[in-house]
Amino acid sequence: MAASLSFKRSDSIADSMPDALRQSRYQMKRCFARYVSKGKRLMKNKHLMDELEKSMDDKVEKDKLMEGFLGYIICSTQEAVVLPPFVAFAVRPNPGIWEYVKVHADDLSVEGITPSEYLKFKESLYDENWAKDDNALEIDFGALDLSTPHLTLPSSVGNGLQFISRFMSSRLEGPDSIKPLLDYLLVLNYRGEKLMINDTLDTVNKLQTALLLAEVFVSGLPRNTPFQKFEHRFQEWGLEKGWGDTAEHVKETVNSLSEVLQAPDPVNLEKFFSRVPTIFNIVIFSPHGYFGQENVLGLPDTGGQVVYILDQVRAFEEELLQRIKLMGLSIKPQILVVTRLIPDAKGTKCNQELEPIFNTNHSHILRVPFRTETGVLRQWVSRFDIYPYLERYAQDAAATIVDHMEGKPDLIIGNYSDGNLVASLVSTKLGITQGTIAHALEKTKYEDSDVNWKVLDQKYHFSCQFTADMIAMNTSDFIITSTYQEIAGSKDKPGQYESHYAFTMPGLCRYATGINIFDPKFNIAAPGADQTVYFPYTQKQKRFTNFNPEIEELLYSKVENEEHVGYLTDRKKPIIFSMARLDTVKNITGLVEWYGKNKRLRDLVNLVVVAGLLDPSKSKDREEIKEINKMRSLIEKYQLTGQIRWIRAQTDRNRNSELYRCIADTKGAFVQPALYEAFGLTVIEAMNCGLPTFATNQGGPAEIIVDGVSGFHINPLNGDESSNKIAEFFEKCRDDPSYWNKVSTDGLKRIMECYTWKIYATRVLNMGSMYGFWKQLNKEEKLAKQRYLQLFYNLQFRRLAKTVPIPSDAAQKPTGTS
Ligand code: UDP
Ligand code: LCN
Repeated sequence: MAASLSFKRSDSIADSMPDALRQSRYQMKRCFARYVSKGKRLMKNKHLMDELEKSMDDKVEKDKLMEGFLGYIICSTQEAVVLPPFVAFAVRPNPGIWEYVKVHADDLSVEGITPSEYLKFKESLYDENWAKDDNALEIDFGALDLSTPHLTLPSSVGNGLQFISRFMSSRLEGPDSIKPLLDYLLVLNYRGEKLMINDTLDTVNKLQTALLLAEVFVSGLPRNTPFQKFEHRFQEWGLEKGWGDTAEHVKETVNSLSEVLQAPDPVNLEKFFSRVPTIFNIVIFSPHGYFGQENVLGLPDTGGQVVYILDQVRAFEEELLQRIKLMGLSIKPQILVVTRLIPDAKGTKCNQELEPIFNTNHSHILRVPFRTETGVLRQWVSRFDIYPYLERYAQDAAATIVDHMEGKPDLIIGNYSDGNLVASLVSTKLGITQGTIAHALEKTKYEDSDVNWKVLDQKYHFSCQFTADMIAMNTSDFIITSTYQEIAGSKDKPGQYESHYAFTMPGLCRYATGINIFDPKFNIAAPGADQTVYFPYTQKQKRFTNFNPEIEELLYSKVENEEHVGYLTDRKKPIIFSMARLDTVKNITGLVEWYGKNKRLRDLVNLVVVAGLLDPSKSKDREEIKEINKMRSLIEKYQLTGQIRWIRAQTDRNRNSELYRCIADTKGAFVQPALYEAFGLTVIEAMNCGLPTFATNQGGPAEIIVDGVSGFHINPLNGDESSNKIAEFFEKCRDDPSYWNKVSTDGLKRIMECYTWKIYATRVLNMGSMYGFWKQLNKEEKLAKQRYLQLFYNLQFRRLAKTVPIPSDAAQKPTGTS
C-alpha cells in the first residue's frame, strides 16, 4: 500500500532521506541488512516491499513506517541495485520524475547520484568490466537540448502542441522576434507557385499594412464571395492564394494572422497554423509485415497497425481535402503508405508496387522491395530481423517517393521501430518535418530486456531495435501516442517512453538520457474506428444485413470444422465476445479459463471468441501453436462444448462489424482480457457498435474506458475477480434491462467525445504545421543534435545491423511472435 504522503518536487529525496532513516534507525538497519544479505542483485519494488515487511515484526511500527516518508520512498522505488554495502534506489515519486540515491547499509548514509552513476551500479551486476570502464560508450541526448523548453507538470505530459504554441507566442513577441514568422511565410509555395504572400511584403510592417487593407476590404464583401473575385486586389497588396475560399474564410485567416502579429497568443497561433497551406503530401512508413488491404490480418507482424494506418490515411485525406478547399486552393493532396514489396506474397497483394487505397481518391500503398547485395529479398522477414535492410530501403524509398509525388512530401510519419528509423533517415535527407508513432515499444514488453540484451539478441536483435528507437525518438520533430500511459504510465508503473529515459545495455551503450518525456514533442492523439463500418447496432437501416445468414452460421450452426469449434446450445443467452490475434499477451486462453471456472457466468452467458487458427498443424507461429493447443485442452478440461464457439481469425471488417452488432443484439458484451495492450482497437470498435465492453486495466484500454461508466476495467491477473465482475453485470442487466442500454450509450458517448478519426486528423495535421515552424525556430540546436545522431547512427547502428543474419531464399522457419 503506497503511503499517501505529499512530496514536493523541491524536496530532494537525497536531502530528506537521512533524517527519515535516523528516525527509524533500528528498523531500517534490519531492513537494509536483509537487502544486502543475499549479495549483489537487482531488486524490484515487490521484493523491496516483501523484505521490508519481513524485517519488521511489530505491526503497529510497520504501519507507522509505511505511512511515513520512508514507506513512501520504498513504495515509489521501481527497482534497487544491491552492491553490498550499498543499495542504490531508482525512485519514481511521480510519472516521469526519477531520483537516484545510494544508501550505505551499515551507517545508513545517503548520497544523491546521477542517472549515469546509477546505471553504472546496475551494470556491475551484468558486466563488471564495462561498468568500470571510464570510456564505455555513454550517450546523453539530453545534453544537446540546451534551449528546448521542457514541461514540468506530469499531468501536462502529452500536451506538447499546446505547450509549444504558448512558448512560441511568448518567443514571437515584439517586432524583431516576429520576423522568423515572416520569413517562414515568404517561402511558402506549392511546386514553385507562391502562397499567401509574395516577396514584396518583406517587412513585418508591410505585411501588417497589407493585412489591414485586406481585412477592411473583405469585411465589405458578401460572406460567400469567392476568392477568385478579389484575387487581383489581393495581389496588388502582395497577397497570394491560400487565405481562404470565400470572403468570410479569408477574413478569419487574415484576422488570426493580424492578431498574432500584434500580440501572439496561443489560440490564434494554433488557429492560424491550422490554416497555413503547408501540408499537401504525406508519406507514412510501415515497412514490415504484410501490409495490404485484403487477406493480411492474422499474418505474422500484421495486426492493428495496418488497420490504424489505413483508417488514418482516410481521415487525413478527408481532412486535407477540407482544409485545401477552405484555403481556396485546387491542389490535389497525395498520401503514400510506403511499405515493403514482398515477392513471395503468399496470396496477398504485397507483391504489387502500387495499390490505390479503398475509399480514397488520392492515396496509395507504395511498395519498395528490400535489396541486398545479391538482389531483391523474396520472402517475408520477421520485424525482429529487419534491420540490415533498412538503410538501403530508405534510400530506395526516398527516390521512389520523390519520383511518384513529383517532388518531396511535406510530412513524413513513421510507424513502429523500423518505420520510424526509415522515416528519420528519409526526413533528415530531404529536410522534412517528421512524426513518429510506436504502437508498441518492445523494450517494455520484455522485462529487463535492456540489461539482458546479450541473451536475447540472437532471437530478437534488441541491440538494433533499441538503438533504432533511440535514434528515431530523438530525430523526430513530434511523437504521436494513443494514450497518456504510453508516455508516462500510471502512478505505479512507468510509461513505455518513460522507460527510455535512462537505461543501459551493458557492453553496448549506456543512455544517460535517452528520451525525456517532458520534451514538448510528445502528443496524445488517439485513433478512432472507421464509423462507416463500426456504427451502433441500433442504426437498423444501415446494418449490413447481407451478412446475416453467414453470421447465423458462424455463431449458431452445430457444425465443427476448420472455421469453428464448439457450438452454442442455448441461443437465448447473451454472448460475451472477444476477438484478437492468438498471442500469449492477448490472453484469449485466459478468458476461456475464467469462463470455464465460473459456473455463475456460464449459467448467464455463452462465450464466442474469434482468434487465430484452430488447427496447430496449420500454424507457422510458435506462440500461436502453443495457444491453439491450450485452447483445445481448456475446452476439454472445462467441458465447454455447448457453451463456447471458437471461430478462426476473420479478415472481413464489414462482416466483423456486423458480428459485433449481432452480439449487441443478444444484449451481450465484448471482453478484452489482454495481459497488456498498447492501445486496443477492438475496444473502440466494440464500443462504436454499442457493445458494453470489459477491457484490461493494463495499458491503453484503462484510459479509453471510464470504469463503471463507459464500460469496465478487468484485471487480467485476477481471473476470478474479472469473471465475477462480468457475471455481476449480466445479473444486473437481467434484473434491470435498462442498465445494459445505459452502459452501451455511455460507451458511445465516450467514443464521440474522445476517440474519432476526425479529432485525430485535425490534431495531427496541426502538429505537422506547428512543429514544422518550431523546427525552423530552433534550426541551430536541431542541427547540432542531428550531427550527434548521425555520428551515433554511423558508428553504432550500422555496425549492429551487420550482425543480423540475412536469410538465404530457403523456406521460412516458424516465427517467434507476431
Ligand atoms: N482483427 C481482425 N480479425 C481478427 C483479429 C483482429 O480483423 O481475427 C482486427 C481487429 O478488428 C482490429 C485489429 O485487427 O482492428 C487488431 O487491433 P488491436 O489494436 O486490437 O490489436 P493488435 O493486433 O494491433 O495488437
Ligand atoms: C498495436 C497494438 O498492439 C495495439 O494495441 C494498437 O491498438 C495497434 O497497434 C494500433 O495502434
